[in-house]
Amino acid sequence: MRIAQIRLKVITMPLKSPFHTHLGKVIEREGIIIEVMDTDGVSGFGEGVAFSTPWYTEETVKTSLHMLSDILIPLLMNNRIKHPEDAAILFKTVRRNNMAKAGLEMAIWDLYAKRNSKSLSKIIGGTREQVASGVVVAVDSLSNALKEIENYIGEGYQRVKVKISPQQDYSFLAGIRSHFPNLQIMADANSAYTLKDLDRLKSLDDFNLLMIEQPLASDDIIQHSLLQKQLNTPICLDESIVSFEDAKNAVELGSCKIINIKAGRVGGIHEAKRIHDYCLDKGIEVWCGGMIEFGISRAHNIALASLPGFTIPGDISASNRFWDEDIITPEVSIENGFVHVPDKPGIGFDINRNRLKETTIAERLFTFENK
Ligand code: OSB
Ligand code: MG
Repeated sequence: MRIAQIRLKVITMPLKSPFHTHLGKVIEREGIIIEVMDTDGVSGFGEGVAFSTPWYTEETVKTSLHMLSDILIPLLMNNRIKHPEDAAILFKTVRRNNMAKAGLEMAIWDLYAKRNSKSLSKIIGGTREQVASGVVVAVDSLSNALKEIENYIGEGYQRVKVKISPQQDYSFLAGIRSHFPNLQIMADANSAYTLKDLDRLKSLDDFNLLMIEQPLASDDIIQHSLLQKQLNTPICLDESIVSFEDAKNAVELGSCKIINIKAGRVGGIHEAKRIHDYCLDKGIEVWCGGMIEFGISRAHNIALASLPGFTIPGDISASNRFWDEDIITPEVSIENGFVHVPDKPGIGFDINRNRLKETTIAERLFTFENK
């Protein structure tokens, strides 16, 4: 692969409504759009999914810009790659900074798939023509949750995830469960609990939840293994799994029965696929998580979720879940509870150039020498 230039665009867009968790609320989303163009003028796109502040992981938009500009893009300038996996392996010489790595690696996957005239899904071994769609409700009251869930069920979503914390759990979930007795519900705690809350967490077994996501500390694997032994509800790990090794340790220790795979969190598609393949082999179910992302990352998620091990509906929602207008065309939409996996080359969506332009607040261009 001969890269001619890489363009980074920082974009910003208000959410249609605030996204509440016990860690704070997201009102406006900043992100980095990464375009990698080769010497034939073919472009691949990726998205840096770090937030403006380090509330979910340690990365931010600014740390990602630094890593991309001063470390990762120079690595690509100095090392010829033949395949996206070469980029993933090259980036392993840099510690962590997974969202920065993933955004760039995924742009290279899109470019590689386009050059081979194959969909990204097919290139990585996807087997599904459509992926089951779930949606997240992140609000701070039961009445708002009930209204939103009602609407999302009307739009066809197959399962709903709600955000919980000790301030909003038992009676909140009881209210939801009594209104929707048959709904597939899961609860995401984003590390709101400690083992001192054991009785509280056990009480949530009352609600027949599909799973409880990341109840304990964001970097813990040991305490979750103690907790899982005490709960009937399966634990799903999100924040704690930032590499293949983490996934293996968590499975071996019995820290979870399910893993939420996000390419951004684990450093890209290569690492996400390794975790997927391992879980498929071990009979651990996985699903594709979301990052309140724009259409490019959404499109990558669709391709990832088309792999055979993604058996649980992911946080794969339509573009209109968060945005008035997305940066891709067509926008991602839900039909009968599923999102269609495109068969066009690469991520299979075009860039909405006007929307991208009007949301861009900063831009950097890197030109490769190709001597
Ligand atoms: O914990 O899964 C999470 C959003 C941003 C950061 C972390 C998480 C989330 C979500 C929403 O739960 C996922 C989505 O639909 O984009
Ligand atoms: Mg989560």
